[in-house]
This record gives sequence, structure tokens and C-alpha cells, in this order.
Amino acid sequence: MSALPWYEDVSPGRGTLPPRAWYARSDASALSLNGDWAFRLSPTADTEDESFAAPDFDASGWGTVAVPGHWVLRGKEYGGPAYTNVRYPFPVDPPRVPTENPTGDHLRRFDLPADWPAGGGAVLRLDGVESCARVWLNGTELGEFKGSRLAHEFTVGHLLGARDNVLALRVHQWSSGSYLEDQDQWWLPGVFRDVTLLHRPAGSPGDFFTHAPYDHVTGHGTLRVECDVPGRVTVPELGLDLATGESVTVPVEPWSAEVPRLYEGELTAGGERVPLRIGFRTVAVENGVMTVNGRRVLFRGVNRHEFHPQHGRALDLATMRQDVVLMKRHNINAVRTSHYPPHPAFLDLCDTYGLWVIDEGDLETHGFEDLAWQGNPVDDPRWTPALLDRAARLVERDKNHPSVVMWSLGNECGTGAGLTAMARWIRDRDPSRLLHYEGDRSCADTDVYSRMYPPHAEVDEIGRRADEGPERRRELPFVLCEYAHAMGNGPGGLADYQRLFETYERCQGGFVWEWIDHGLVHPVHGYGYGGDFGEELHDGNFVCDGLLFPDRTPSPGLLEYKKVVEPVRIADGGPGTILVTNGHDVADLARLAFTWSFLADGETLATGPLDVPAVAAGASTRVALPVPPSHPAGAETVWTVRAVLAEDTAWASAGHEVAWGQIPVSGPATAPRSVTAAAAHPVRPMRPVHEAGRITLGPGVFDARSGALLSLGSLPVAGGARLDVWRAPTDNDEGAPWQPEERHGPLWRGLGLHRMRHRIDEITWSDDELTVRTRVAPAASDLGIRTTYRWSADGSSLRLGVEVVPEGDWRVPLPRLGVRLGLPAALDRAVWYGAGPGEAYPDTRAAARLGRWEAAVDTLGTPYLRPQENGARIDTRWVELTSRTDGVRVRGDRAFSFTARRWTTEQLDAAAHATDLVPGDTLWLHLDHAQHGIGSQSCGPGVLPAYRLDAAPASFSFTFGPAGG
Ligand code: IPT
Repeated sequence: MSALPWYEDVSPGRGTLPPRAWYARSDASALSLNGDWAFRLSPTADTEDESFAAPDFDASGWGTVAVPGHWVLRGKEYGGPAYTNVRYPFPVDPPRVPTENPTGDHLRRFDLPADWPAGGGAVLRLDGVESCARVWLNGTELGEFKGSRLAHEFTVGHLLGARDNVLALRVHQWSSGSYLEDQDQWWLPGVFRDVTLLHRPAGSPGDFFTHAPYDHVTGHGTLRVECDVPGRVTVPELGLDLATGESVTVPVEPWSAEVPRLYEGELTAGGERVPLRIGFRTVAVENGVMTVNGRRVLFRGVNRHEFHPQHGRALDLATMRQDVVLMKRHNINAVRTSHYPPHPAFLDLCDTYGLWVIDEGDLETHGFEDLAWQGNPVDDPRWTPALLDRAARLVERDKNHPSVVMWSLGNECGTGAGLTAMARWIRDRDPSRLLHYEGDRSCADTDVYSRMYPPHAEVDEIGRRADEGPERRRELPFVLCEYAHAMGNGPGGLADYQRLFETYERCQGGFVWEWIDHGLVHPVHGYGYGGDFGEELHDGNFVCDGLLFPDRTPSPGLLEYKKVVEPVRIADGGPGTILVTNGHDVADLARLAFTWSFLADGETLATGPLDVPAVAAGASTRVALPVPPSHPAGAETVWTVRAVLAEDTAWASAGHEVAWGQIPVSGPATAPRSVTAAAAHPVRPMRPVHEAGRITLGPGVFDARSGALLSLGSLPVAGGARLDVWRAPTDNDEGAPWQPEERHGPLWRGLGLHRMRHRIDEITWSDDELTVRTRVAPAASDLGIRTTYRWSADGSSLRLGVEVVPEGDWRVPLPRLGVRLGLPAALDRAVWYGAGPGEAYPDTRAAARLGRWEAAVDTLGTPYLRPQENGARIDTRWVELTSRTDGVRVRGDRAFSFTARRWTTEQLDAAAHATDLVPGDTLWLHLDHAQHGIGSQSCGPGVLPAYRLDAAPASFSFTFGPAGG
């Protein structure tokens, strides 16, 4: 067999310059080559010869493609995006790739700007091309490279003319590099980051390395800028002017994610002045704890893939900034750049706004796991040069960012000598940061013990340092590089993890998987996921597991995370006081203003400012509350204390809420636990009246045969107000096959909880009550739920008491336990008193606060890309649903959850995309005594025992009355 073509050999490339520090700009000229390029797509690597690279080639018959961009996102005639999680979408035979290898030829003609300097050289920089490129300028081949999310540069000065330069790129979708880029994401070939021509004045720096450690004992920073050419470094604010290579120690303010103090400086060498953005900080492990500037840090992190619903991984600066601002506004302080170095400008934003960064190499070979890791490139010396190239391109490009506190070798590669070689190289080149890699449990090469998706109990054990394992590992700080899989509704259990992180110093937080849903704009489905673009192999909606929807709207999961990781805790401090705990890593509370409000039955009676001293990070203080305002006797009362930004910041305006707490003063008037009518309606109980197949009881009319509620005052009722235990399984209910726990979604469906039948055993009435006895059960099973409905009424309200007694050996929890009824869709507004304003379930309820809330019914739901249970409002005392002319109020004897939507659970369950759900003319109202928790089992652990809804005898009741009652 002949030698392999370059794109199939394992080498990282040829002809490129050594990697070096990236900077956004200097005073040297630069020409962006972004824009519309001439483009030709071929089905194989060799359909077309290389004559297109010749300067006189006529490309007038070609189409165009936007650079940066991915050609597959241009429409069907350009192929399409393809999503796989772990599996390679081609036969695994490294380093060979399929003959069907979509190949994009790209051409760009350009003139040099009139003011392009005459002397010096020039460099062509390509910041990201998937999966490889061969490059020509003016007919001369420059070389070729692999490493999609890495910068590659070529010397081009000698080839440039003033006019009519022709840059030609041949890009193959598949290359040997694809074996190293098996990240869980869309396969998206193309020139997806900037292409820039950089003038290089004579004597200008090739590379430089800013060293700026901070000594927290002395408060001094030491600055030294290494450079490959002699130059000078100035930092006017510090009065510094020193030679490159020289070091100076001066008093400084340190950089941290909370106080991202940057000093502007300049490196002058030859004819170039390069702006420096210096952040002084020292990263260390001290006694098994990771510290920055001598203080323990706690990561409130997310995994961020680069994603845009229209542009894939081609992100503009505004979108990157939007990500950073959204993170800061949601109390997120750390990012893992899963699983490749991001666009370099993103790291500038992290430096500026303040985020701790784990910068990860462009490396994942996960698809070998299914093959027992046979042939894994990270354990094959032939691939080591390619791995080292990736390590160097990561570190060299990003080494000058203070935000980067850890280097990560890559993700999900198993183990191998190649990884060790990378780790050695990185340690040698940059000992100032910690090294991360999750895939090797021995931690032989790493400075932190990192896990993905460990259950809470395991985190607890590690926190107590009771974990077994290699000696070395037991002395390392612990992080969860991935946890809380945010797929669909969820993640549940966040608060329980956070408690562990705040209990054990060794547990230094984690990174939620993941930041944003990768739903791509789709002509039919709104947003498409795996399988929607004709892929023969795909992993469905596993690519939609973010805290943001594709359009960057925060999901309920992000709001929950914001609350769970809030850096200030406001709790009951004992009579008349609150306890304020500053959970920041370094910042005191001076930047925050506190306010109180006093609520009675959800109504705000008074508000005011609260003086809270600027306690230091880690410290607590007790603060006295004012005298409560006068309020109705017997009202449920609660203090709400909020911490808001005192002044505008770069990422939010003054008044932006950072943290809050609620402190109950007096509870709800204790409701009668008995569900007998007498207890609820001491006055004027009404008599059921039987006539012509109907039973009338106050405002309720029932079918005398089935006991179904037919109307409620003037409102027709569908579905009878019957017991309901089914919910459209969430992605977390469905669970992941690799999780050891039982998967409830499939078990529920197997049992038939989605097709429960209602047997009417007895309908009786007395002077003051209508009683309907039933047994609710699925076909083919001996499991069932004895259900008794007791209806009673006074003049205007109707009361339903429900008693359930499960029969048989129930081994699975119930999805929900409540009743559902259909009301006219004209009831389009909801007002409720309970926890809100957003969706909440037993283990996703931290962000829900007690209050009186109001919303259009059509906004109560959460449009998860794959439809599933959503939109419940927890801890509801009462809810009112109204149209312009009509309305109903439902009160619970005890707090309940309500859900209101214009489609049934069955329709929700059957839908594959949010666009499948069409509102009907019935408003389906669920009144749930309880719901099962959410958990995180779509990838990680399931619902914790405390949040399980086990089948057990229960009774609950609701009172239906006129709105405004
Ligand atoms: C883990 C991966 O690291 C990440 O890329 C993503 O796939 C995530 O899971 C799930 O969405 S790997 C998983 C099989 C534990």
C-alpha cells in the first residue's frame, strides 16, 4: 500500500510556526480575512486536483461560504451537521478515515491595505479549522495542520504582493485528527474561527510569557516577562519600566475571579508595542487544598462548549461576552472549557470580568472505550508527537491569562503514556498552574483529584478523606469536573452537592454539565438535535443538556444554580435577627446593599434597607431586623432579605440581586388534617341532590354513574377531577444506561402508569358528602391504588378530599400524586400564593421563594427541546385561574404543586420537539399533593431518597371556589 495521504497520517502537520502567545491586538498592522470566501464542496478528498490553489484559477463558478463558519450549516446541499456523543461516526481504523470525506476548497483574494508597512514580515494566523487544512498563498504551498480548535500560523511575508493575493485552503471533514476530537458535540467541519494576516515588524516578539505571581503574605507581586527577543516592559500604573527577562517585586492588588484586578502594561520589542494585561496571582496546593493567593477557592462552575444555534462553534465576540455576563449574573465563578481551548478572545473576557478557568486541550478519544480502549491513540507512541503538539498549542497560546488556573489534558481518553508525556511537557513549561485530567483515577499525572458525576455519598466520603485509593490521590484537592447533568428538566440535587462543598474544605466545587443546549436551528422542529439532520448514527437529544436554551434564555436549572451557589447566605439568626455569611473566596460584602421586605400571606407590607457590615470573606455576622409592621392576625408572615449590587459593575447594574433569604415569622394557620367535610365547612354544609343522572353539590355537578365532576359553577370540567400519577418522563427519569441505579421512566412505562384505569366501586352520598370509591390500576398488573374522593360543599365552594391506599408490592416510586381536571382554556391567567415564580420540584426548589405570583398560563411551561414534565409550581397555598369574565380559586389544606398547560400529559409525552405541542381548548390543571424528585440520572446519579415519592397511603384535599375568594 502506498504511503497515507497527509490528512491520514498521525503527524500534527508541517510548515507551521511554533505555537506562541495569542493577543487580540498590538500596534502592528493586521488584516482580517474573515468574510465571504469562494467555496467548492467535493464528496471525497481527491475529487478535485490542487489546481484551484494557482493564482490564476477561475473560481467564478463556485459558491461562497462565510468565514468564520461551518459549511454543513448552510443547508442540505452542503451535507449536514451530525451528532454523536461517544461513538465515532466512521469505522474505527486509526488513522484511516472514510473515502467519503467531504472536502471544502476555500479561496480568498485580497489586497494589502494602502497603509500596510513596507518592511518586516507577515504571518498568517488561522484560529480554528475543523478538521485539518492544507494552505497555499499565491500558488505556493505553506503547509498543513490538524488540531481543530488550536491556532496555526505560517510565515507569509515573502509571498505577499500589494494586490490580488490568493489564499487557498483545502479542508477535509475527516483526518487522523478526528480520532483525537471525539468530543460529545456536533461534527462541524469548516473554517470556524478567524483568519488574520499579521504584520510582523522587524525585531517584534515571536513569543512572550508573562509571569506574575503574588505573595499574599507580603502583598507583593513579582513581574517578569520572558520574550524571545530583547524588549522593554512598562506598567505605568505601577511606575514600572524594566527589560524583558528582568524581574521586579512591588506591592500590588491581586487578581481573582471576584476582584479581577488587571494592570495594563506594554511590551515593546523591535517595532511592535503589545498590550499586556497583567493579573498577579499564585495558584498552589497547600495541605491538600487548592488555593489562589493563599485562600481556598470554591468553584461554582460550568462546562462551556462553544455554541450558537445558527453558527455552531463560530462565535462572535458579542456572544462570548453574553456568555460571560450571563455567568457572572448567575453567580458562576468558573468555567471549564470543555473540551478544547475556546476562541482565545473568550479568555480575555474571563480575565476582564473575572472567572476561574480550567483550560482544556483539544483532545478526546472516547470512542475507543467501547472497544476496550484497543488502539487508543493516547497509548500509542506513534501519536505522541500529535499529542505534544496539542499540549503545546494549548499552553503557548493561552499562558498569559491570569484567569487560567489549571491546564487540562483533555477529556475521556482513558489512560496512556501519551497523556503522561503531555503532562510532563506542560509541567516543565508552566509549573505555575495545576494540572487536571479526569480520566486517570490514579492521578499519577495530575494535581487535583477530579471526578465526573459521582453520587453525593461518594463526594461526602471524599470530603471526609475516607476514600480509598492511591496514596498520592488522597492528598489532592477534589473537584467535580462534571456534575449535575442539566439535560431537560433539572438538574436535581444541586443544593445537596453544594452543602458538601461548603462542608468539606477538600471539596472545592464543581462544574455543571453543561452551559448551553446545542440545539441547532431547524426548518421544521424549531431547534433540532441528533437525528434531525438525517444522520445514520446519532445520540438524539443528549446534546441538549445545558443551563441555557439554545437562544441563551436561562432555563430553570440556571436560576436554581444561581441560588444554590449564591456567595452570601442569609439565614435565621435567632429572634429578631438574621445571620449573614459571606461565602466569597476573597471579596468582602462592601459591594452589596441589603434590603428587607415583610410579607403577610404573600403580600408585601413594608420594605426597607438593612445595614450589614462589610464582613470579610468567610466571616458571618448577626444583623437585627426591624420591628415587624402591623399585619392581620393569623397571617402567614415572612421576612425576605435580599443582597443586591450596591453599584454598577461591568456585568450588571446596581440593584442586580446576588443572594436572598427568607425567614418565616409565623406559619400558615394550621390546616385541619382531617378531610371530613365538617372540619372544612363548619358552616352550612350542603346536601347532594340527585336528579336525572346528575348529582349537584353546591357549585359542583357530577355524573351520578362515574362520580366525575362535570362542572364547577359556570365552568365545564373535563376529565372528571381524577387521580393522576403519571408525568411525561423527564430525561432524568429515563436515566442513562451506564448508571447503576434503576431507571424509573422505563419502569413506570413498563408498569403502565401512563395507562391507568379507574374502576368505580361505589358512589354514595349522605347529608353533607358525596363519596366516590375507586381503584386506580394499570392492565396486566396486580398493583393498584384504592382511591376515595369525598366531595362536600358550602354555598360557593366545593371541597375535594382524596385518600389513597396503594395495594400490592410497589417497588417503584410514583411520578406524581394528585388530581387532574380540564377547564376552559379561556382561563388564561394564573395568580398564586406559594413558591415561585418559576418551575420547581422537590430537589430543584432552592430558587423558588414564597410570594404572590402572577403569570399568563401560556408562560407557565418550560419549552424543553425534547418535551417532558415541566412547569410545576411548588408549595402553593392557593392558585387562581381566571379569564376576563370567569375564574376559579383552588386552595389546599396543605401546600401543593400546580401545573397548568393547554395540552395533556399524554400529548406532552408523545411530542419529540417543542413545536409538536399545539395548545388546545382545554386547560389541564394538575393539583399535586407531591411529585417525585428530578435527580440527574440522564448521566449521573438519580433522585436522593429524601426526594422520592414512594407509594404510600396519603390524604390531601383541595377547595374550589370563586376567584377572588
Ligand atoms: C461526559 C463527557 O465528558 C461529556 O463530554 C458529556 O458527554 C457528558 O458526559 C454527558 O453529556 S462522559 C459520560 C459518559 C459520563
